[in-house]
Amino acid sequence: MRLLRLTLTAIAFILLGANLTFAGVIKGAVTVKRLRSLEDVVIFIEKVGENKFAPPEEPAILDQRNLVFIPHVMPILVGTKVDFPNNDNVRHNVFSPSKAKKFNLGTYGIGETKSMLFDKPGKISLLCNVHAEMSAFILVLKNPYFAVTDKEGKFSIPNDKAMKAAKVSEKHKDLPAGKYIIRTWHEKLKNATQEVIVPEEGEVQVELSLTRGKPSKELYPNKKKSN
Ligand SMILES: [Cu+2]
Repeated sequence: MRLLRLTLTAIAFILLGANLTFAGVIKGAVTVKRLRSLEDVVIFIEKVGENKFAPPEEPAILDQRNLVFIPHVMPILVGTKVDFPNNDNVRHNVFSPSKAKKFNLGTYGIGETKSMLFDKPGKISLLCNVHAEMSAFILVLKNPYFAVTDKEGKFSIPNDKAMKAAKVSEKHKDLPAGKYIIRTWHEKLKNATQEVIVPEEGEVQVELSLTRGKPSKELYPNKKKSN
């Protein structure tokens, strides 16, 4: 009995030790002049480690309901498959004219689901050629450390809600301490960039002042290499 207890204590110590990575949280808010809602700004980290993260096995879901794509903006990890179920009582035709992934799922009916694999980082505009008012965006990102702002413009990274929607594994919940570049994307705002130092424990506060304008085409602008 005593031996068993000792063994269990030893196992508990080993498990605790393995989990003892120092990790912090980025908490922040965006501010924009003359913009009605501050939601749907995607905040993402340019590089975490070597940006090597296994894509989820389960597909993420971008729903079609009441002639609306839900969610309107969805960041995912590169390599993720997305299901596009038609939960309406009319037919939809989902397509993307975007360079990062051009596709057309064709017109399909009630209760049907079509899927697409997103294997390259970039911004995907989703449209329906039956309903011109339908639009959504998928941001295919290089790591799972992303968030979508709420109505007050607030966000935190790592982000449970965004990770769950993207079906990203729970094991990516810790953001290791270090210096990072965070980037923003919104359909009506200019992209912004900011350096952030994540502490070994606790939060770092970030304020991002964004301006209206056309977002740049590249989510990850190319840095000129000297070699
Ligand atoms: Cu439609």
